[in-house]
Amino acid sequence: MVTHDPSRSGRLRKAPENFLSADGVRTVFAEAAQDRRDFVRRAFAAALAGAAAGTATAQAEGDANILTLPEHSKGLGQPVAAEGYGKPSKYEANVQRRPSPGLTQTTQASVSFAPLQSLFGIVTPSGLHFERHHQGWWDIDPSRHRLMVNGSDATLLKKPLVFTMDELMRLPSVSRFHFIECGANTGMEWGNVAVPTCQYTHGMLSCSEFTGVPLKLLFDLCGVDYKRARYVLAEGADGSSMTRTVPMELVESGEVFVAYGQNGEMLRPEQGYPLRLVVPGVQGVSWVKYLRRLEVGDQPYGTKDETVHYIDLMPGGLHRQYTSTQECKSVVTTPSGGQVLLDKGYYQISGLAWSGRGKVKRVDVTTDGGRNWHTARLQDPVMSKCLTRFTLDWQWDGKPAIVQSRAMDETGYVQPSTRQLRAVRGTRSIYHNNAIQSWLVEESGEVRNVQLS
Ligand SMILES: Nc1nc2c(c(=O)[nH]1)N[C@H]1C(S)=C(S)[C@@H](COP(=O)(O)O)O[C@H]1N2
Ligand SMILES: [Mo]
Repeated sequence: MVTHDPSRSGRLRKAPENFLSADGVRTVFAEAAQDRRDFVRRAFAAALAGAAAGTATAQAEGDANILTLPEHSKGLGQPVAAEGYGKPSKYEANVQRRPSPGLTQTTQASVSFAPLQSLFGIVTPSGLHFERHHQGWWDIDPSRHRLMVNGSDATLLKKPLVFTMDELMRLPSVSRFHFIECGANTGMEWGNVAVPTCQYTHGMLSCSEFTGVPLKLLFDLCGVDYKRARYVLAEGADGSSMTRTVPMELVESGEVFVAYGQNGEMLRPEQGYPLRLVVPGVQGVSWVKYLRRLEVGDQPYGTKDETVHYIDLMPGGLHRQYTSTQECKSVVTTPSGGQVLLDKGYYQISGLAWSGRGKVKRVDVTTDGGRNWHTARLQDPVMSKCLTRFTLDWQWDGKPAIVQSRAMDETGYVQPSTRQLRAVRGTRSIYHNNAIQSWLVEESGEVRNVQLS
């Protein structure tokens, strides 16, 4: 029933000797959950209020008497902001993206993780979008930024063009919701490192509404010879010389676009302002930020970021290059590692599911480590190559429980267990771990990351 066929993406190559020193995912996470307790205490106090209205106030320690009017019901509130950009409540100060101390040797070539455990629905607020920079981020002047489109040889495209941002923003645009996931997301779990929270296990994942111009349109303007130009090289304007090959089929499908917008405003500098490539369903590294050049060619480019990094070491010493599709995956975000359940009784289990191959079709959830599975509700909207929110009602009996989710996409592919994934991919991988995640709820209510053997 559960399938994972590695031949569905990428190709195989002999591994280089130095594989294990690749891309710094070797240090153990030092940090424990910083916001344990708070979030769940609040979330579940609210749930209790709904379930048992009369007793909820008594249970919330330090609560004001409901009959005494608080200050904010009697006086004048704050004036409108004459100008300025709105910020979250000061009571939400815990909800932050976080780097992992010791994970990388510099803070420029590093990662900060999105706080998935604190988010609702499917959209990641732009200020909480995970960051992955290979050489630090920049705030590039859009009036000076250019996008060049050329061919690896002059016959592959009739007219090389250089676009200003103003020119790009005059063209017909699309706005679409998509997830972006770093290929290294959940990488620590290959080594059974059991990082404490879902922020660290799955937080190299975010979802936004992106706005921009279909790449096909730009290529049409340049007169690309689609018969021969089957590959695209995308290049960023930061010091990392980030370059990735994108197959032309993805461009022809109309899905790939150059984006300047994110959640209704311009991209954030950390996300590649003023222009990034959006390659739905494909791992984050191909979503080149600070996009300055696109070259069409008749063969894959074999750049450093696709021959040495973001490759998969397979059992038997072969390595797989150009794994591009992010396979179907899910994670329960509540309850998840670092959270604490207040008491036995009702909880809404909630989580995220996604697939690089289209829509999520179904998510099953277990609270007994896989003996019984229950089909979760999928919350609207369910969109292609986008996060999908799922929920399930649960009565916790106060006994230890192992909570897992297993997603299936519209192709019929089912998210594998860790054991199934290792059987196909071996044990020495770093990237592209889409295995089922397990959270152990202890009798104390504390939730921990565990791996079932
Ligand atoms: N120019 C440039 N593009 C880049 C990168 C980078 O370092 N430089 N990092 C890549 C990687 S590995 C990922 S996972 C995503 C991260 O995007 P984000 O920082 O917006 O989350 O951007 C990709 N595009
Ligand atoms: Mo990445």
